[in-house]
Amino acid sequence: MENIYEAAFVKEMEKTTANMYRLGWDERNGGNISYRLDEQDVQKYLDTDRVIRTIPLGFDAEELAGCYFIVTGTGKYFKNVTEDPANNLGLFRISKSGKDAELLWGYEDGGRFTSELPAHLMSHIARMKADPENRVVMHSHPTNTLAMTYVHPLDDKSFTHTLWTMSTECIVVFPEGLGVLPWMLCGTNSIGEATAAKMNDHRLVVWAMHGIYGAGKSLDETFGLIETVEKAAQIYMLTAGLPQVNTITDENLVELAEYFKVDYRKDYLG
Ligand code: 2HA
Ligand code: ZN
Repeated sequence: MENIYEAAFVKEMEKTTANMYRLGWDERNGGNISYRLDEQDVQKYLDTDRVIRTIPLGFDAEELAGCYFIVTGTGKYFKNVTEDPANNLGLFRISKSGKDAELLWGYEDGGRFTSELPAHLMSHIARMKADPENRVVMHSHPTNTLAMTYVHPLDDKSFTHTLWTMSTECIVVFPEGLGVLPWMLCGTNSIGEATAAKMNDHRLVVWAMHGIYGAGKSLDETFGLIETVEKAAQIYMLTAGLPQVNTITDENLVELAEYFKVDYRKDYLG
């Protein structure tokens, strides 16, 4: 058995949470990450027959039965993951019934997965249908993205369009745009269902006055998606209220999308 502390998936979780903390996106226990792993990869480090604890999920995740995830813990701080991964992270398998998490490693102080697990697992289900390679769901509180939700209308089309015009690369990085949810109570199955519904055709979902969800193939790709949105939101917040004398036009956006051959949401223009 190899040492799990050396596993690429643990190292990547450490690196990603540390970066997100450093950027000021994940104060205190803000933010959470779930990363779907292959059984063969997990078996290099753990005996998958040795279940430490069974933790009820509180919702039905039967579509993910047998899937393995490494997930940040509830109440845990991104700031502390690198120095103590076994307390701040947990690795579990979804039981056959889809009703429980079978803990194989981590949450060593008796803890459990993030309170936002419904939104994570429901988003995994939605994104895996859109793209079976999807492995990561990431939630964070990036400052400018959050600020923007206080001063900008909250519909998918206008929010996306504004961000596309705030930086040339945006339409290339997230051509399908963003889904935007109004303020909702977090940690609930309802916000999970609403997030997953937007995840059917977006990899990014904004939670107004709270933060953002991203989904992708890898931690790097998903982090990069959120980072690009946050940069564009920063440009928006730096220029909002100033007389805007230049912009990226819809013609420019079409030119970009065609040159980089991305399938963009044409109905988000205009
Ligand atoms: O886990 O970010 O949305 C802390 C949060 C809740
Ligand atoms: Zn949050």
